[in-house]
Amino acid sequence: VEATIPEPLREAWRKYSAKPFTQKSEIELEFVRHIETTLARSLFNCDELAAYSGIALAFRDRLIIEWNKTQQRQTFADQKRIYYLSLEFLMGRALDNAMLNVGLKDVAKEALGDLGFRIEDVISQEHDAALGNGGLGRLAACFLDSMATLNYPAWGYGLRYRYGIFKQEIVDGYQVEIPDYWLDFNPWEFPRHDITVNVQFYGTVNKQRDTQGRTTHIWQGGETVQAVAYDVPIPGYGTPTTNNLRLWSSKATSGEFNFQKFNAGDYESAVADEQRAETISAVLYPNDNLERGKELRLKQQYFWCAASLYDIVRRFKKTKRAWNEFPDQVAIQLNDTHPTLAIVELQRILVDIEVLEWDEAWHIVTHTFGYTNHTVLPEALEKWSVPMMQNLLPRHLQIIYDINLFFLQSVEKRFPTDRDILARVSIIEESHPKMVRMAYLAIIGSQKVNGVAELHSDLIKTTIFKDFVDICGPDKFTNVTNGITPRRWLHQANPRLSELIASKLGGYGFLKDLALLEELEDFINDKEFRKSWVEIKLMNKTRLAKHIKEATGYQVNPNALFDVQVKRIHEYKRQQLNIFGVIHRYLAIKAMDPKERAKPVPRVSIFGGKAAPGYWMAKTIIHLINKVASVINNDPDVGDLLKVIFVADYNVSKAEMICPASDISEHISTAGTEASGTSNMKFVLNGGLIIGTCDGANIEITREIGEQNIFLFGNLAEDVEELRHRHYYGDFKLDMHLAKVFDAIKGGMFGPPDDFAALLSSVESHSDYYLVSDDFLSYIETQELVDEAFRNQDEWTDKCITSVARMGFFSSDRVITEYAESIWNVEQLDMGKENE
Ligand code: GL2
Repeated sequence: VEATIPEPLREAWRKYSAKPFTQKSEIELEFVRHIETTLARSLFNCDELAAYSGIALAFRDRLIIEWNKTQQRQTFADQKRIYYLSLEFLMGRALDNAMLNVGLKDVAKEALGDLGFRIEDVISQEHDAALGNGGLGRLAACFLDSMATLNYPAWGYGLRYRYGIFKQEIVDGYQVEIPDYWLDFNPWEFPRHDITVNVQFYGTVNKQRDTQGRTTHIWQGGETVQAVAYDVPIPGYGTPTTNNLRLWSSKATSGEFNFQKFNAGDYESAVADEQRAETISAVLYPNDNLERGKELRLKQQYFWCAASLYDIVRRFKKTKRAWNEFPDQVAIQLNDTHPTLAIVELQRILVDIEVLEWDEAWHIVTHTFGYTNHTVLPEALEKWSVPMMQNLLPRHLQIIYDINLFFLQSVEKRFPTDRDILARVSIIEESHPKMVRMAYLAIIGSQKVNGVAELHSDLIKTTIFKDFVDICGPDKFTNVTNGITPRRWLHQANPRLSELIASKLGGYGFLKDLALLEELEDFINDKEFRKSWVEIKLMNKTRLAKHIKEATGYQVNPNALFDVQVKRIHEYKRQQLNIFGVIHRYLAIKAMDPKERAKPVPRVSIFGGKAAPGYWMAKTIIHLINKVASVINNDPDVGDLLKVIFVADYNVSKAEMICPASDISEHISTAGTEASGTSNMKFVLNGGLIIGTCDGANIEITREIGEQNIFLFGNLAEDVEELRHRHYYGDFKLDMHLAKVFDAIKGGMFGPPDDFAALLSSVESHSDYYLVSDDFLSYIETQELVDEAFRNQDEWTDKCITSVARMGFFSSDRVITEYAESIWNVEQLDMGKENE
């Protein structure tokens, strides 16, 4: 049967076609209908979870209507599309975001109120979609929001993990990991059982001659796994555009194979095949900034790249265009090296299946991809063992060798006298075993390579990719400084502040054009405005204090200075520097005459973040923080002067509560290690100040908001190498203040010193790679400046307002516009009258 309804019958169809609701009564109707029919419940058994389900299903329907139209509009417009390939999409909750983006949250609030529910309670029923580790995954989520908001025809492609990032519990001060099974009820995804791709692994490659005498490669045998598409609608803010995030789920191929086994009575083995296939998309690897070279991870990567490429190519082929037009229709962005196999896969499709000549195919490939680098940490740069790749993807390894051969030939021609350059830039590292350097492959296969903040983009050009700048020319390398979506990170996370700003700027236009915030500076002396500003901060802190009380039992004073460091636990991010600083402060308070203790500014040091399950040092840092907390928080000498809190299970929805509640947040990585950081932006946008190093986007934040509004400290990136070198060769003396802190720990003040011996020794006797000792004095002195500044609340408020006003640059809308213009060469879809 023809899939398209014939023209004469379409009128009837259109008459009944679903319309998006706008009225409270319509929302109520849909809400009750879903609860009574979809969920088979009633007003006699509707708890908050059921209410969440009902309202989520109602809004899902609303999104789907626009989503279908968007897809039609984009197909009709027939423009170049963006495909954002990311192994991580750290989306967080969807309902609040959907309601805000379609502009109906207030209406929904009333509707829910009419039917007996408080919207906040309903929203908090939703389980975070936590398909990511940290900044890299959250950046992908912000980009989806901006691409939809700006009406770009864009798709996200990722994996539908059954288990997202683990849930963290703190038991006796230690991190415990709990699996995150999040798919129990997820109204936001659409299984597309009709959209499947068979993906092959293992097997062998045979050469054959075709009828024209050309050699072709046939990849045969091995194992086939089926990819099934699950689609997630991504609504733009204040626009009908609703883009698609397609997540692939793995299952055994249905068909002959299993059927035969089953009939032969080999039921168990058929089930085992099923389970093995499902393992591929079962779990997100919980490492942030670390690669471990596991085969299953490589399988995930290929599975996802192959399915996505098949889908993209299928869509292109429908347009019946010639292959050389592929790069005019398709821009694929590689979010880190994780999807680098997509480069190889496209070359394989073009050469082996579509029988294009190698050079023609390679021209297409290298004009299609862009690669974003997110780190210079050596342990995070992906390398895959050649034998593993040979076994899993034999044809791809051949293609990689060919790409490398042609590349090295061209290098040799241009640099005939440089003897070492070929070994340095070869995609294959000549180690034992040999390794495929994925970043090099990504650079060679892409038309543009970008870093994520100015310093980072400079560093990759002068350190890890230096040779490639010489070979490919400087134009291939560019910077696009990260940003965040103001919809989630201001409007959703901090509705009161958003409303206050809107009341001054004459509406919510700033949410779509964040540079408009600069007009806030005009109100800096407006008394009423300042009063509301301060009140809002206090309300947000009170809300966090309430959560802290419920979660930890500790009572914190909302008037104290809230000092927050929330992010993945990592030695390079230096939570150890922070907790050592806290101990220093504690010792100082203890040493004071009781009369003097009225002087210091009361502080609450708040930590949060997960450690990778195998990262022992990070887990030790969590343990120390918790031990220090239990000592300080129970010390009657200290009272409100200092409290230490570890917020368990830091995630996107906790971030939405924490960012608006901070006075100062810590972004204190060793200079040159944090590629950008993005929570720094979230905190400032919510009216908090920063203490930080000259690293990542801190530098550009300083440039935008002004030096007087940020507390910078520590050594500079340019000095790090020299300092490390000096430590290494014995010239190392522990900072004297830090030595006192270490003495306290060694004296057992925070429990058995053995528990922390390795952590102290990483600083004292193992050359202090992260320069904790070098930066300690500067850190504690700068913290004193923070205290002083906080004492003058008026000046503090000046700084906060000025900073928010100058944060326009850090909108992910600006970021996406830069990518679109300088990397993707794509245009926004013309929405005609619809978007006015
Ligand atoms: C990261 C960087 O560490 C972080 O500084 C950056 O802000 C984000 C987004 O660009 O990318 N790189 C990385 O591997 N992870 C990050 O968060 N996990």
